[in-house]
Amino acid sequence: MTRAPRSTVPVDEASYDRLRLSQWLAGRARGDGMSRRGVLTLLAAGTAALALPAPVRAAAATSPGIVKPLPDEWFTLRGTNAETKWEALRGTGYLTPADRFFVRNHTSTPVVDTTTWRLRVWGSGLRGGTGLDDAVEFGLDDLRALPPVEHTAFVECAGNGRSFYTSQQGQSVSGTAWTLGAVGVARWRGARLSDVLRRAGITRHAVDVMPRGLDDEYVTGGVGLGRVRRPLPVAKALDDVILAYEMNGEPLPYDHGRPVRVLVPSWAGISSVKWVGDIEVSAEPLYSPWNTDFYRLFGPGFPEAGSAPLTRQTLKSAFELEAGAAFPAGVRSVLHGRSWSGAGGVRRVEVSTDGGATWRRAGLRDVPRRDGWVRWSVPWRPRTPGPAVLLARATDTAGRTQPDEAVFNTQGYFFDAVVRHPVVVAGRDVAGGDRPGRSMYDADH
Ligand SMILES: Nc1nc2c(c(=O)[nH]1)N[C@H]1C(S)=C(S)[C@@H](COP(=O)(O)O)O[C@H]1N2
Ligand SMILES: [Mo]
Repeated sequence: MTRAPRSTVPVDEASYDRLRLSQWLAGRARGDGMSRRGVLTLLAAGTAALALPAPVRAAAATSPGIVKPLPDEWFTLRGTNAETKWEALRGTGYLTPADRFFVRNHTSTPVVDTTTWRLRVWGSGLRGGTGLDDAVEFGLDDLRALPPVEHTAFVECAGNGRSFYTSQQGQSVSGTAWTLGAVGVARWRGARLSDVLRRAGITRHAVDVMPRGLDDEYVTGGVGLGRVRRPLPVAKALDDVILAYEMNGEPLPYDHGRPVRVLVPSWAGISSVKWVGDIEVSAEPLYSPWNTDFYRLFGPGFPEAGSAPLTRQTLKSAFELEAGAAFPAGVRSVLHGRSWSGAGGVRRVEVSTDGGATWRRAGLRDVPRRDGWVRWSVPWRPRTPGPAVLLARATDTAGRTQPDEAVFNTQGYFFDAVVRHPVVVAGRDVAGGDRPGRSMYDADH
């Protein structure tokens, strides 16, 4: 097989992707081959902890790799990751507080020296075609000097909800067994990626843009895959992507990409590369394990080499409740939750409190908002003591409604089916002090 000359790189996304994939399969993916630069002061997590305040050090000890504290009430630890508990979002506002925001790390959080940090932009898609050695460099002050933009958007892992493939559909899938807490909404502030690319001299020959993180190389099954990096088509890169240096009005926390992360609204979380150190701008299609082996759909319903690389997140709903939450019979409670979609705003949410037999409309507290979620609530006065199943089903502005079953794929991405949330209705006559009184779920608005 010969390499496609530049002039014949197909322009439509599908054939372009096939070309990129065939190059990958032919083993022509480049290795990581670039050494780290002295200009980037990267401390190993262990070393860095010595310089951090005591509470942080204590937390790092309980969860190697994540800097912020991970209290039990807020997080479920899953390997190198921390999942937000949905009950911890009850009573928070529209934005997920940074200290409760889920963390998905392939390795561990690097503590990057913000003063010496440089973003290096390079590649054949720039005027003059630079290599990494003569990259165009931007410091944090350079990014701050560009016109700032703010965008409220979710970051959600493509594997969010993965565990329900198994628990609800009886299918086995690989990857972190998230429930629904690998999502959060924040207000991101930063420079437009398009401003940076234009200043770096992007040409009309550029087709792919690949940001890469400064965290350690990812090794899986004994194979080093290099540092986390995933190509973005230039059309998306020039559209609404931000190089974010603030989250909810504060400098980015360490775990969420300090000093700068890429923020790709509505797309799978993997696109939003944290601790970005360099961005390759290429006149040829790029590939990495994160757009070939991972983050495509594989399985009986998909082509041998997988679906096209995943882009927009799917549609989901969650109750702000722990599994097995207890409700007193005969008392009016209010159920709260949130729904979101990568395809547009959520415009309708229906709730069932009887396992799906009957449904009613939830009251929406927010207008449908692209890249964000809507908060909703519905009153409930359970009558019969015993177990019950709550369901919430969203419809987005693109006309999609959550199905009863998600389409199986081997890596368990993009679970979009209605999730069955088990609760318990406690009789009013249960023994003495154990009877649930007014709870956090009771009417409050
Ligand atoms: N450099 C780097 N960027 C990364 C990752 C990573 O491990 N390293 N994880 C990605 C994945 S899979 C997700 S879902 C999001 C999670 O963002 P958060 O940890 O800020 O919630 O970051 C993405 N960016
Ligand atoms: Mo992810």
